[in-house]
Amino acid sequence: MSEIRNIVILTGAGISAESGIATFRRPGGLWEGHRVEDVCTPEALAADATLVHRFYDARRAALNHVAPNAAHVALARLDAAWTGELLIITQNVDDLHERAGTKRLLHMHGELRSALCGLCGIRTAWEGPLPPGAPCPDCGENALRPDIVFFGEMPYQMDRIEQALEHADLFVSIGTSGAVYPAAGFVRLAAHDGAETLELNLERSAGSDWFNETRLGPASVLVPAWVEEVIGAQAR
Ligand code: BV8
Repeated sequence: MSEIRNIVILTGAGISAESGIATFRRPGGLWEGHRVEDVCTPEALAADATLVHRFYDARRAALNHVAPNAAHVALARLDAAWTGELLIITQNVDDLHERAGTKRLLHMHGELRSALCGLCGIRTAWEGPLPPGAPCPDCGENALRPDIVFFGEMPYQMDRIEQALEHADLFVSIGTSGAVYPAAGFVRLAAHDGAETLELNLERSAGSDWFNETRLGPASVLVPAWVEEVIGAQAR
């Protein structure tokens, strides 16, 4: 652990589960009665914008009733204490990492508390319902949509992600099923470039075989313990 300088962490819905935000692929993992794959597409937005906007309005509203858990807090502590490079890439669109205090963070699938203009591409912080056709505060066009990366759309900041993975000495995946690409492939990119790889998850994931080590259990227990280990090794 002592030769670890550059860490990349990928988080998924499992890190927010103990904060009360449901994951996607647990049995009956529906959101407002929908599978994420069915409403999180450009086609669904074109076919029924009201349904898609309502789906994300409900999830944005739910943020007012949840708080970061011990896993988010531990990662924020690591972010403050780690003197090497660190990048936390989250697939989550909630703001629990930020609210725990994490700074070195990237939302690769977008954010609930942001609206994107489908025409000029400007992002706007957004609270409350986002009605279809809301006007963009920048270009004025009625083209605001949820700032979410739909299936078939390119995740955000992939160049920055690939650079971080290339330089990583340690890649840690927390609370993700390994069902969605390209995130599910990051472990292989990191390992290919020589990183050690660690998975912290409630159960084995689709990608577990690719990790040097998998620890099974709730994130609120595994993540603080692992952060303690890493900060302790840095101090030695
Ligand atoms: C793209 C939006 C290309 C926000 C989401 C290669 C092979 C196969 C398919 C593809 C491929 N490449 C691309 C695809 C298609 C597709 C894909 O991967 N499909 C899958 C379903 C087969 N990928 C894409 O379309 C991506 N785009 O590749 O573009 C491209 C190229 C050129 C030009 C243009 C485009 C875009 C993917 C992004 C889609 N948007 N969400 C939102 O609505 O939330 S994905 C959605 O799934 C969420 O973002 C979520 O984060 C993500 C992954 O889910 P998880 O976070 O892992 O959650 P899940 O419920 O699945 O698992 C939770 C885990 O936690 C479980 O393992 C559980 O055991 C664990 N857990 C539970 N409780 C706890 C816990 N762990 C610890 N503690 C606990 N307490």
